[in-house]
Amino acid sequence: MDTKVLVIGANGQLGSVLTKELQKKYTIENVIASDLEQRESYKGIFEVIDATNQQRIQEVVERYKITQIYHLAAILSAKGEENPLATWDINMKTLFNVLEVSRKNQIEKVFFPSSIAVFGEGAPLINTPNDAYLNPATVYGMSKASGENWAQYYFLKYGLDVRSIRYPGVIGYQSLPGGGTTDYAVDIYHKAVKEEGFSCFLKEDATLPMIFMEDAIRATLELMDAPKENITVRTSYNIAGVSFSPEEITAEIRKLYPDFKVTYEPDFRQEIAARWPKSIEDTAARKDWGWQANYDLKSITEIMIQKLQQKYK
Ligand code: AKB
Repeated sequence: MDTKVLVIGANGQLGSVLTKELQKKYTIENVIASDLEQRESYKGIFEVIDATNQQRIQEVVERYKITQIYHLAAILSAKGEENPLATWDINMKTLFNVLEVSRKNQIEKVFFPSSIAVFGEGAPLINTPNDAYLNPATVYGMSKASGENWAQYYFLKYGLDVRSIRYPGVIGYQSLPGGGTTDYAVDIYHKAVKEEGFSCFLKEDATLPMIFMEDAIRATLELMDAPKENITVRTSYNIAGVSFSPEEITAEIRKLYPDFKVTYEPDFRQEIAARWPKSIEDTAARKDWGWQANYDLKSITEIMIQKLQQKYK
């Protein structure tokens, strides 16, 4: 049977780039993108889906004979704090809908993104291990930690092949993040290239784990391609990319824009960042499916600046 992929949340920072890669891998006819509304520029098959509506997901799965679902829709850490109960409802309801439709329709593989936001004060901040204690302090982190357990539950109880990665902050030139605590690390490049000053909502030494978009996408596809018997972690895999602070990224950008001005005005997002790991230990992902990051802060900065210069020229 042909692989037919449904991407839920295809307009988002990761979803928009992942959808294109999936089209390359499985051809344009075999990838169905979905989100709350259709992007005008989108090329390919698109279905409007509000993932809080299980019946609507069911219709699309039946119509296209879907075999894999990537469920990327969620409200992120910073935005989620504006309305905690609604964030919980949306993040959990959409996940339950995807898991239930997948179970009922014998979907072959499901991808559920988790996040470094699952960690809190109970976990070591440096080289946080995969099996560290999870006591997240944001509603987004709570929904991801619970979601990981639900993913594992569906695997153990129903044999549903759900796979998951705990993404660090994703940095890419292709799309903009929205509502996260790590968003500054994308915005800062846009400001530098537009030769504007940047006001950072984190402190200068707030080190966080990050990953370049190319690495994040490759990790996702490698995990989904790995033989089922190799997947020993059914909650979610830690993956490390690169770790840096606002002052370190600023120093790297200043090698190309020496006059780039950055001021620090930490807000509530600093409290979120302070409870997240500074670096991630990812032995399980390396061992089980060969994970290895390719990009460091220097190469990320060079590519981000080059690509954004083309964009704003
Ligand atoms: C966020 O900052 O909320 C996200 C994440 C790390 O999951 N980028």
